[in-house]
Amino acid sequence: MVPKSSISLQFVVVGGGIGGLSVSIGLVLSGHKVTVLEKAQELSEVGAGIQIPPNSTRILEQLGCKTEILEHALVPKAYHFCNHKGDNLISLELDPYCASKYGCKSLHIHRGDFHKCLVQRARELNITILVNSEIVDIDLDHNIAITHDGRKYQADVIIGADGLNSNVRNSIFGRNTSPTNSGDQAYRSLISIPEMNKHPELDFIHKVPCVNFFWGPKGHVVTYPLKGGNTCNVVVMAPDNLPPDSSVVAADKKEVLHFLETWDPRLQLLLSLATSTFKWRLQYIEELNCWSHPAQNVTLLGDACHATLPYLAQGAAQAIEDAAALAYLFGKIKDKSEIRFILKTYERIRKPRTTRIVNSSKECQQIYHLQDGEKQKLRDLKCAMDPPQEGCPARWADPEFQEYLFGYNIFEECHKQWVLSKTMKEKL
Ligand SMILES: Cc1cc2nc3c(=O)[nH]c(=O)nc-3n(C[C@H](O)[C@H](O)[C@H](O)COP(=O)(O)OP(=O)(O)OC[C@H]3O[C@@H](n4cnc5c(N)ncnc54)[C@H](O)[C@@H]3O)c2cc1C
Ligand SMILES: *[C@@H]1O[C@H](CO)[C@@H](O)[C@H](O)[C@H]1NC(C)=O
Ligand SMILES: *[C@@H]1O[C@H](CO)[C@@H](O)[C@H](O)[C@H]1NC(C)=O
Ligand SMILES: *[C@@H]1O[C@H](CO)[C@@H](O)[C@H](O)[C@H]1NC(C)=O
Ligand SMILES: CC(=O)N[C@H]1CO[C@H](CO)[C@@H](O)[C@@H]1O
Repeated sequence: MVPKSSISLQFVVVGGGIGGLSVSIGLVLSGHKVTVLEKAQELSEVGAGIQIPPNSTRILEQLGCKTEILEHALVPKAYHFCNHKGDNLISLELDPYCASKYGCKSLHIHRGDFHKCLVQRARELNITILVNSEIVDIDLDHNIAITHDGRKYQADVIIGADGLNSNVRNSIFGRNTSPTNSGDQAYRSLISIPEMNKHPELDFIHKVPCVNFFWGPKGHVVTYPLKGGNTCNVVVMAPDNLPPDSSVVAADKKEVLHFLETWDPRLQLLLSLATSTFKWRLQYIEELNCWSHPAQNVTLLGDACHATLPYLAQGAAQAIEDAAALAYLFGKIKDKSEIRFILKTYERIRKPRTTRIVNSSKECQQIYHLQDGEKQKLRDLKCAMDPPQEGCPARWADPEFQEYLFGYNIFEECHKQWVLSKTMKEKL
């Protein structure tokens, strides 16, 4: 639960994406004032589908957004992992399993709908959201965020939720800090289910709402249907061939079909139904030394400090956990002098977990993209173990890792660490 603080601070949140809006909602619920500064001309989300793991659903409930999100979301039955020829390697039940084991459902939602739910909740809470406000610099000595057209916003705390190419991160480090190229790109398409219905051989993809993975040489494919039964989200990961100066471009369907030439012919058919496809360069952030410098009241959240490969579908979930942690900790503040102590505690709670997730997502690249051969045979044998064991290549099926991903209680963790930090501080 989000505690309510006895003093009210002014926050500036840079970026109105999923992370920025979540933290703004959380901070207002814990008793603070928030202004969101967003670069775009209007609030919206690009891209297609997003998976929400069970414990994020719980946080969204605490933020007061769960009902709206459930209206737009779909509950997947299972994960199915196949090789590129379409043979099943392992399956993992999600519904009702997640609800009974983790107390919450795993969900799929269109990113646009997800973002709209958060905007609606932010409006309900009277959070000020200013669009057309790109932050180009931070005056770290006076805690002032400066926009492209020279407007200045002073705050007790500034939170950089400005994504992969964060300007707030550059200000904190005093230099340009670029994300790392993973060598992969993602082709994202939304495919019409009425079109798919004309081809009964595609029923296995969407008749029962599931997440399907196809692991193949140098890439993998993920499919899942979205709410309403009209569209199927299809993502194809392949080696990066984007021009160096752009990170998203429209893609030629022929290119995707060529990449999938030797794969299950049903995937060729599926992708041939796409009406538009974009490709995105996949980048991530190597672990940063710190998320805020000890002399500054500025911190980072979400992709700005731990952008990950999407191979564990955890990026947004981690941003939401960061938001919950800040809301909890700032709900405990009694005096402004505690700001830096809280920012350090936040980083101490969150950084090890997000680093492990970025690392593990990177490892998935090696697991999913194997060429046929000895390593691939060993991988497939490990998948065939029943019940799944620690180290299972389908990472969600590894019992220990699943518990790590899904069984994390951010509020309990913050409570524990808060008590611990307090004790340590008193001893100093
Ligand atoms: C192919 C793909 C699939 C994915 N699938 C999943 C999934 O299934 N599940 C999951 O949990 N995650 C997934 N992710 C990851 C997820 O999309 C991100 O982790 C998440 O959107 C990060 O949210 P954020 O708010 O930190 O950053 P962003 O969403 O990038 O938001 C940043 C915001 O800040 C604004 N901004 C940027 N610079 C400035 C500035 N200087 N001043 C003001 N505003 C600024 C931007 O316009 C934007 O609105 C996927 C990612 C990819 C690429
Ligand atoms: C938001 O503002 C409106 C109009 O000023 C007010 O009626 C409402 O109570 C406010 N809501 C919250 C949650 O502060
Ligand atoms: C940052 O917070 C600390 C308290 O932790 C306070 O002493 C300091 O004045 C603040 N700095 C700025 C620039 O607001
Ligand atoms: C993440 O990977 C880096 C580089 O491989 C390694 O040094 C670090 O210990 C790893 N951290 C975690 C938490 O797994
Ligand atoms: C914050 C939250 O929802 N935590 C839950 C995550 O999963 C564990 C294990 O099932 C639950 O005990 C937590 O309540």
